Amino acid sequence: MTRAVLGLGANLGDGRAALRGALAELAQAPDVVVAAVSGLWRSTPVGGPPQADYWNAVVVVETTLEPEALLALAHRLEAAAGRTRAERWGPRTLDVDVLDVAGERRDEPGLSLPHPRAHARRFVLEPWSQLEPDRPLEPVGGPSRTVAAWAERCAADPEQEVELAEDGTWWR
Ligand code: PH2
Ligand code: MG
Ligand code: MG
Repeated sequence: MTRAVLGLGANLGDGRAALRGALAELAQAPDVVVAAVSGLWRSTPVGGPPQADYWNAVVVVETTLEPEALLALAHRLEAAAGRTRAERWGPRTLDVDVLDVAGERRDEPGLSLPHPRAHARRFVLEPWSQLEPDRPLEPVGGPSRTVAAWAERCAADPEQEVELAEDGTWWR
């Protein structure tokens, strides 16, 4: 089994329900075991057009899937939530990003590992820090720091407000 980390986000429709639905489906998916789920976070949108605040969470899974198959699963979860791909960084019913797969490095269309912006986004780093603060994260062309250290570097960014909305078993 390989450890992988997924980021979930939603800001169209009932985003909290979309994240809960995605976690329920992940828990049912063959070849995937949900190992840990972060709290449920609220965050101001980063990039894209003016849009509603997001719900965000991070999940650690154990899986026998290759990164490509995990990405395909992520896209199936998005489709099940009614996602259509319009504008880049626009509002979405559900976004499932593969953030890290056992420290593997990939640079393929649609699949860059680690996720190229994970180290710079509070809405990823704060929930991830709840689960794996000491995990090393080395972006392309950047230094290796722990997830908690990257989170701390972003914490002062006034354009990236995040707030823990619910902790514990919000997703059950
Ligand atoms: N996702 C994006 C773009 N901007 N902002 C927040 N707060 N949360 C997100 O999940 C998010 C975003 C692209 O996937
Ligand atoms: Mg995303
Ligand atoms: Mg995405």
